[in-house]
Amino acid sequence: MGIVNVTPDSFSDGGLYLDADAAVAHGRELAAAGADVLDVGGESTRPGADAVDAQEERRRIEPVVRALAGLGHTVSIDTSKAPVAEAALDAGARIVNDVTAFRADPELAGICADRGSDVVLMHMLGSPRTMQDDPRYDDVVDDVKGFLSERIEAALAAGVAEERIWIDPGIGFGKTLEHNLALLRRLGELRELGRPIIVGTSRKRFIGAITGRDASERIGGTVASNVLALANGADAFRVHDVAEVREALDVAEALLGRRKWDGHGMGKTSG
Ligand code: HH2
Repeated sequence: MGIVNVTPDSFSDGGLYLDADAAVAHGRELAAAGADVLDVGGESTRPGADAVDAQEERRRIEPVVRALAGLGHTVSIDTSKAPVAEAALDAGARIVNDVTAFRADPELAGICADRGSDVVLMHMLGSPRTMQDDPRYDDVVDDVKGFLSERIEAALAAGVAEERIWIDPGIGFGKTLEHNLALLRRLGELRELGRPIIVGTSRKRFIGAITGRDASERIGGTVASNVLALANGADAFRVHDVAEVREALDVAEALLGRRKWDGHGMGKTSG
């Protein structure tokens, strides 16, 4: 899953693709580099980020989703807002990636159910504004697992089909370095929830905490964390540097003796 941030303030590429044409060109490059899905977002969720209103978020993402979907790419919309998701689904998106797992907007789950879209349910402690203020867990893996189990039930109750649900531990969303490492190390425990797992480690702060590198210089750490996530049971990988990670994952899959990932039908049969 390649990241297309149509934002002025994303933590590693804010402002680079705020213009729709630049965002579309970037999405096409990511697809050519091996992304099966393009995840388009119009609001940064970095720690401390300001919220964006639905109208502005929609204005940013709609032309980009329409153009990329029109070119035949599988598009995911990274939003927590029902009106934004609806506009994106109308423009051809097939997956709704909600970092709040349907907690921010109670209408979003019903829309995904009605449209038959795939959904990504992610764990976050608190909100982007506050999430890195001393996050605490009893046992981070057990707590995240319990949360995701409860959100799967909420999605099912809203009418989302079980086979449409993906889960994500939310690396960096209300987590210390140790919390992130524990989740990646024990990722396999989330498989007990019976749904495919997406991870987003790309260029994140925990990598900088280990390597001392700035966000633009975290490719080595991004590759390492995604390869280990694959070995520990991840099914999909949300990244900025698609070419490098795809190459590493292809080699890692061959070494692990696994079938090459084919998208597992993500976003393939709906709409
Ligand atoms: N991480 C970010 C945003 N959306 N969605 C899922 N499912 N999983 C993630 O780990 C995840 C996500 C943050 O990364 P990015 O989009 O690069 O930055 P920003 O939120 O600053 O735009």
